[in-house]
Amino acid sequence: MFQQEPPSLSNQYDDDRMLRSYLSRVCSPDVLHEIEPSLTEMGRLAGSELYQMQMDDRLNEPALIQWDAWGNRIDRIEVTPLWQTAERIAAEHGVVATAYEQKHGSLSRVHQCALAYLFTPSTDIYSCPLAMTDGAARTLISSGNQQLIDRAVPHLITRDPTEFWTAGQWMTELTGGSDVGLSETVAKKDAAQEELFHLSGRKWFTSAVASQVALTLARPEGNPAGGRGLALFYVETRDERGRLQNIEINRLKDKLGTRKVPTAELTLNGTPARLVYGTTDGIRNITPLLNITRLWNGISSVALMRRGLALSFDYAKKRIAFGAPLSEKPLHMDTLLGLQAETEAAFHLAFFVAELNGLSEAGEISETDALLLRVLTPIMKLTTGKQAVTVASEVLESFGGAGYIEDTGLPVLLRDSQVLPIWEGTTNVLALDTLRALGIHVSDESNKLAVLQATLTKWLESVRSPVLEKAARTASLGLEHSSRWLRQAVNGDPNMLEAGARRFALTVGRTVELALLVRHAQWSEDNHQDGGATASAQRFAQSGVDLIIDLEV
Ligand code: MFK
Repeated sequence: MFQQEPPSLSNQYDDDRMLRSYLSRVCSPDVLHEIEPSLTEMGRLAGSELYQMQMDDRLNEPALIQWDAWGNRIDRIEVTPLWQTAERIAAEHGVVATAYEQKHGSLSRVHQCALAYLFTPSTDIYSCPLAMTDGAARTLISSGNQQLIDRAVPHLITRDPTEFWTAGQWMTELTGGSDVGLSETVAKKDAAQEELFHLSGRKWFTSAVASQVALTLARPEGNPAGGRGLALFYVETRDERGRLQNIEINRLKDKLGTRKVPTAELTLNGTPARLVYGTTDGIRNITPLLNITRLWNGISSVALMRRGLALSFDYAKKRIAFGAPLSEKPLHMDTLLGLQAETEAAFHLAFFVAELNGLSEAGEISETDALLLRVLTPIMKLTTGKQAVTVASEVLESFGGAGYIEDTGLPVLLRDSQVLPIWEGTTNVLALDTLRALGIHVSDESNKLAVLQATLTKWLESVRSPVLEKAARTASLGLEHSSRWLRQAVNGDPNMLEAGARRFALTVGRTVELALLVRHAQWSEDNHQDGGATASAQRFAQSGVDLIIDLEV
C-alpha cells in the first residue's frame, strides 16, 4: 500500500542559506565564530526535539481554572507542556537575555533576533510572552526608574529559568482597541504610599496573562480624557503567597489562531500598581515596548514564512505526482521560488530594523539611523505581516489537500500568521503611524522621506551586476514614486492622504526590502556565496513592489 513520506526538518540553522549568508555579511569572522554554536544548537532543537514536541502538543490548549475544589476563586492558568518547555529553553538559551548582555555590542540584538527567529516556529508563538518581556525590560530601562529596574529587569533578562519572569502588556480595552486613548481604567492614589496606585477597570485583550508582571495604562483620577491623561504603570500579578492581586481572569479568548497563547479578559479591582514614569503621557511612555514587540512581530513573520518553506521545499523532493517529484516540476518550483523571494525580502527588512535597534541600544546610533528606526519600524511590521499571511496561505496550497488537514501540523501556520497584521497595530494603524513618523502634516512639504531616499541610493551605489542593476532601478523608481505621491497628497485633500496611506507604506516597505535584498545579493556575488539572493532579488523586483495609485490632479 502506498504511503506518503511526510515533510521533515533538518538543523534549522545549518539549513538556512538566507540567515547564514546574512550573518556572514554583518558579523566579523570573530563574532560569527562566537555566536554560531548557540545558533547551531537552537537550529538543532527547532528541527528536532522541539518540532516533535510541537506535533505531540498539537491538540493541547491552555486552561483557565477559576475555582479550587473548596470553592475558592483561584484563576490559575495552565499552559501546555510545549509552552512549559519553551519557557525553560528560552531562558537558558538567552532568547531575551542575549540582547541585554551586550557581548557583541550593537550586534547583540541581531544575535538575539536570530535566536528568536529559529526558536519561534517550533514553539507555537511563545514569542508573544518573550516579545513583551523584552519590551518591558527595554521600557523600564529607558524610563530610568531605578527602583523598578532593580526589582524587575534582572528577572526579565536572566538565563536562569527558576528566576525568569515574563511580562504582559495590558493596553486594549473594550472602548479602545487601536484607539488606546479611550481607555477607561482608573488609577486611584494610595492614601499612604506616594508611588502606589490601585487600578480598577476591564482589560479586554491581555496576551500571555500567566506572566509575573505587566505594563499597563490607566488614568489617574482627575487626569483629562485622551491619550495624554493616561499614565504607564507596572503591575506584579501575584503577591508573595502566589495569589492574584485583585485581578479576576474572566475568560480566555476563543481565537482563530495563536491558541497556545492564554489571551484573557481581566477585571482589575484595585490592583496595586506603580507609576513607571510620570503621571501622564502613558501612550508615549509605552512606545519603547510597542516598538520592540513590533520588531518581534516582523522577526516572527519571517520565521513562520521560512518554516513553511522549509517544509514545502522538503516535501517537493518527496512527493511524486504526474511521474516525477514536485521538485522537478517547473510550475511547482516557480511557485515556491516566488515565495522564497518574498520571504528573503521580508527577512532583510526585519533584520535591518534589528540592526538599527542594536545600534540604538549600544548607544551608537546616528541621527539618520534613529530616524530610519522610527520610520521603518511600522513599515517593516505592516509589510512583513501581510507577506506572512500570503506566504502561509500559498505554503498550505503547495501541499494540496494535505495542507488543509489539521494533523499535518500545517493549517496552524496560516491561523497563527493571520494575527501578525492584526496585533501590535493593524496595517492601517501602522500606515498612519508611518505618516506620523515621517512628520507629515497637511500643507507641510518638508518630510523625512528624503533621508530614506539618500540611504537607499547609498546602498545601491555598489551594485554592478546587470541583473541586480535592473532590480535596483525598480527599487529607486518605487521610492521616487512614493515620494512624488506623498508631496502631492500632503498638499491636497487630507482624506486622500489618509486613504492612500496603506498603499504608500506598503510601497515604501517593498521598495526598501528590494533595495536591501539587492545590496545583499551584490555582496553575495562579490564574496562567492551562492546565487540564491540574486535570483530572489530578480524575482522580487518583478513581483509588484509599487502599489501606489496616483491621485487625480
Ligand atoms: C510575535 C510577537 C509579537 C508580539 C505580540 C505581543 C502581543 C500583544 C497583543 C497586542 O496586540 S497588545 C495591543 C497592541 N496595540 C497597539 O499596538 C495600539 C495600536 N495603536 C497605535 O499604535 C496608535 O497609533 C496609538 C495608540 C499610539 C495612537 O494613540 P494616540 O493617543 O493618538 O497617540 P499620539 O498622540 O499620536 O501619540 C502619543 C505620543 O506617542 C506622541 O508623541 P508626543 O507626545 O511627543 O507628541 C507620538 O509621536 C508618540 N508615538 C506614538 N507611536 C509611537 C510614538 N513614538 C515612538 N514610536 C511609536 N511607535
